[in-house]
Amino acid sequence: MDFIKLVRDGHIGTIVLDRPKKLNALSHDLVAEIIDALHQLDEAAARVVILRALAGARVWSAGHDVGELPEGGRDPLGWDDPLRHLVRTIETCRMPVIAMIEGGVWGGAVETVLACDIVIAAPEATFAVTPARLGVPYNVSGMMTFMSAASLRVVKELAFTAAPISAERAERIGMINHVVPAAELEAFTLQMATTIAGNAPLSIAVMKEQLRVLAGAKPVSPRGFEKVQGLRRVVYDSHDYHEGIRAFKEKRKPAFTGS
Ligand code: LCV
Repeated sequence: MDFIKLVRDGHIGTIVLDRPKKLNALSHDLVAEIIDALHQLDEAAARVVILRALAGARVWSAGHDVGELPEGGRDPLGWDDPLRHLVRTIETCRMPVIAMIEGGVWGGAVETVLACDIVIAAPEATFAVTPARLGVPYNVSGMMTFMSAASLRVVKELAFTAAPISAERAERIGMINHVVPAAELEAFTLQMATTIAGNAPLSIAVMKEQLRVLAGAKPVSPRGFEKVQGLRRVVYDSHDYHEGIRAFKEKRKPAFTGS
């Protein structure tokens, strides 16, 4: 594996994001390795997974690999986008996944972290929801992930400002489970993983799936869904979407026009 490390310790599996040159940007290849590691751990009867970056990471993940986003004309976050596959795999895998966070979490990586079952962060960690920074129309299930993690008002603030929030605030509003001093983060996370691994895996697997099904049971009419999809197309066909992607690649501030 080129972009992750996979470590097994009894019933506990640890997946370490290891693409530091690109700040663990979630490229197709990195995502494929995470998904493969989750399948390997499932087959090896692991009972809990820790998803983390290298110790002391300044950026946990910079989010979707912008270099792999289309520059316009097609849905950048469609069903088969790697990020969508990753979120669905985390949500449906039998084992609880604990996200252990050091450093900044950006964009689609925030959704990835919130798709995990438990989130434990160091005080220096931050979380930034960034579609508005790039002019991207986020997708429906991703917005539901955010809405499940925080109040609508907080989701709006995160989405409209695209500004990072602190781990302390994220914990205070219930978006993450624990903030733990960096020096204790690994031991605290391992202790929780060990506790989970000592409980009944079948009971846990069924409760995880029950909670996923029940939490996702929000009535959206076909007309409502089609309207949202149509609005998203207006965005990803827009000048602003193209400009957001170009500006990032050219390392300059985007000049959004609202068109
Ligand atoms: C590819 C990258 C990335 C990156 N992709 O270091 O949620 S949505 O809708 O927005 C969704 C579509 C999504 O997730 O989009 C991506 C959202 N992510 C962001 O907006 C964060 C983009 N990154 C940054 O703002 C900066 O990189 C941070 C603030 C994270 C770190 O800044 P710093 O100055 O420390 P650089 O920007 O110099 O990045 C180091 C290398 O990583 C690449 C970046 O292009 C650079 O590569 P080169 O050294 O080859 O120039 N990189 C960073 N983020 N998301 N590549």
